[in-house]
Amino acid sequence: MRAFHLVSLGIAAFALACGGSGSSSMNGVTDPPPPMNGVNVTIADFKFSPAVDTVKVGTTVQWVNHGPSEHSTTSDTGLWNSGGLVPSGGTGSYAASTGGSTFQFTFTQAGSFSYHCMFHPPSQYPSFVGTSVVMP
Ligand SMILES: [Cu+2]
Repeated sequence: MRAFHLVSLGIAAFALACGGSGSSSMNGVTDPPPPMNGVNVTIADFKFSPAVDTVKVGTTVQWVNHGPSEHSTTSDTGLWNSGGLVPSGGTGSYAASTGGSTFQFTFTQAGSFSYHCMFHPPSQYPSFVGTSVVMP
């Protein structure tokens, strides 16, 4: 009589430790944290989120392009222009492309500051606009 030797497969349980506290994720990509005294606005195809952010004078807004297309955050009045923000591409570590994918602007005056994407202008993408409302 042959004794069957059952080879048991060791099931390795990989505990994925997610250390990102308070960061949101879209397209499987994790946002870089907002800057000190700042907030994040996400850019996607084709929308800013939140479309309206309300901050206080002195706040730094950081726009993060999740793509998949290249976008910009461009002030309607020319106050700031990020130029092209390259998306993460959805692979690898987001941090690897953070330098090209984010833009920061610190608001030093109260007011309502609207912006758009220079590559996808409101004339063609009427809902692809955003506003930073800066409170004194
Ligand atoms: Cu765009």
